[in-house]
Parts: sequence; C-alpha cells; structure tokens
Amino acid sequence: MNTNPAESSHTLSELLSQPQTWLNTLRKFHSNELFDSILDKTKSRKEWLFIACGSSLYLATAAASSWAPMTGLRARAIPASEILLFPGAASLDAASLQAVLVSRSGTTSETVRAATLLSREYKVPTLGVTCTSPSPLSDACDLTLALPEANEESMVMTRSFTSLLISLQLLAARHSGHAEFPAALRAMTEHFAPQIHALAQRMKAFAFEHSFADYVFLGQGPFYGIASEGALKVTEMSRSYSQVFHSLEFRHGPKTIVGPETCLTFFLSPKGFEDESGLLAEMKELGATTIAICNRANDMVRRSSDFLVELGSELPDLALPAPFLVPAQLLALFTSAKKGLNPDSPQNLSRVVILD
Ligand code: F1P
Repeated sequence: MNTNPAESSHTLSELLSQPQTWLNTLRKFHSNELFDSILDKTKSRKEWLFIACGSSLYLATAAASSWAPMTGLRARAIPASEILLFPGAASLDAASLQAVLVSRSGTTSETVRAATLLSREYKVPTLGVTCTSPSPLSDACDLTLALPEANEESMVMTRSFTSLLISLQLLAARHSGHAEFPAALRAMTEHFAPQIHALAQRMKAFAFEHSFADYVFLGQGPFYGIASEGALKVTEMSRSYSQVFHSLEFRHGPKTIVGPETCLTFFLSPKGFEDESGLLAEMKELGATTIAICNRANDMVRRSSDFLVELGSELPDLALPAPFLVPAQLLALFTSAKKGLNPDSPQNLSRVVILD
C-alpha cells in the first residue's frame, strides 16, 4: 500500500484521468445544441472578456489567447477583482462586449459579484462557464456552459482546468467554422493518453532527485496562461516559490536568478520554437536546471534540457495547451510528494474563496 499522501491523493488520480476527461468532453460537445444556442444568442458580440479568479483566471487567459486567433474577434482576460475595484479601467462597452465568467465551483464570491455587476449596472451579457450548475454563478449569468463531468474532489484544479479550456476552444472553433479543430484535439488526446503514466514515473524520479530553491515557468501566446497555471500549481501543491514570465521577457532582468537551484520550465510553442529554444540554450549555458516541453525537439533542445517532454506530434499550437500543462502539474504533485505534503489539503487554502 502507498503511504505517501501525495501518491494516494485524489489530486494524482484526477490529474491522470485528464485524457479520458478530454475525450468525454469532446464527445459531449460533438454536436451539442447548447453550443448552437449560446452562439446564436451571442452572435452580435464583437469582443469577448474572460473573467475569473485563481486557476480559473489562468484558464481564462489561455482561453482568450485561443479565442482571438480562432474567431478573429477581440478577446482578453482579467481578474474578477478588477471588474469590482476598477471597472472604469476595464473598458466595459455594453454594445460590443460578451462577458465569460469562469469558475469550477460557480461559487467564488468575486466572480459571482462581477457577473451581477456586469449584468445589472453595465448591461453586459454574461456567459458562465463552470463545473457546477445550478450554482450562484449560473443564477447570476444569462447563459451557462456546464461541465460537471470534469469536476474534482481535489482542492486544486487539474482536469477541470484543462477540460473547461478545451470546452471554450471547441466553442471558439464552432463559432468560426474551424471544423478540423475538434479532430486535432481528438488526435492530440489519443496521442497523449498512452504517454501519461510513463511521463508521471519520469517526473517522479526527477522531482525526487532534485531540490530546488525556486521555480520559473516561461511561455508565450496561449502558453502564457499555461505557464501561469504551472507556477500556481507548484506553489499551491508543494509550498514552493514560483514565478511566471513571458518567455522572452526573462532576459530583461529576471535571468539574474538563474543557477542550478532554480528550475526553469520552458513551454516551447511550435510558432515561437526558434526564439524560445534559443533562450533555453542560453539559460542552460548560464547554469539553469531546465525542463523543456515541446511538440518536437531538435538537438539543441535535447542538449539544453535536463528533463525533456517531447509530445512527438505534428499538431498546431492551439491543440497543445492542455497536454503541455500536464508535466507542470506532475512536477507540482511529485515535489509535494517529496516534501511529504498532501496536495489534497494544501495549507491555508480552501476549495473556494467565499467572502462575507
Ligand atoms: C478559484 C480558486 C481556485 C483555487 C483555490 C480557490 O475557484 O481560486 O482556482 O485552487 O483553492 O479558488 P473557482 O472560482 O474556479 O471555483
């Protein structure tokens, strides 16, 4: 019997269930009438504003970076607290805006309050995206996209993050008639599913062999939200210091912290591969310990990475955010295991932040 709390946690089993949950999500939204109804009711909207807190905010960030190139519409993500505290800075134009409020629990106070404020005061139409419906969020929003199948027992988000992200990407694909995109996501899932257990074993060995003072996650475009979530996962699960930067921003100051005790994780996008892998090689030269996550590596990436995740597919950038996040989730989980922590109950955290 496994006595390490991390290795017998809900978090690990839910993390490993992601490929199956993605397949279920793809099946559910294959020819789903709810999508058609949401798209019909939002067709006049020219700008999509994704709003959330915590992991759901990073999901929203990755979703906005998928939404804009797929639909050709303006899209951005902001924390719910910005809507509440500085609505004037959020450019809330009721004539063009569609708000999308993301929350696994559908209960986070700031997100629910933002939905209510947008709807009542600013007359902005609202779509709730959640694993929990009915919920305060679904009650506050005009429309709801619910994915209860991806909900978790765990405190931290793993499969709900990637599956809600895939749902929003599928909605964007339907919006813009990208009929080939669901097939690309299915190909990604079928390609990745057989790799996940071996990847977990390799990451476990890596985490147990190393002790890091801190962690940095680097990504651009749709991978910036993924890098942000990777950093949050490591902090939440393993109580470690972790930072995120747009990859090429790392040269502009932050690289001063590089050394063998700083673990740098690079999300190498197909689009930015040349520039991002150049940065990886440069940071390796400076003495960093590096994790590289990519579709296909070259010799330079192989030489410059202490831990390489090569998906080995020909898939486009936008099919990759979900599987690219998995190694970062595993790093967080096994760093927590190494420290003897239980990721199901991180210190000071609750599953939802509910304010009076
Ligand atoms: C948002 C969230 C979680 C986080 C934490 C508190 O929840 O910030 O991402 O892990 O434990 O709540 P939700 O709005 O998606 O339910």
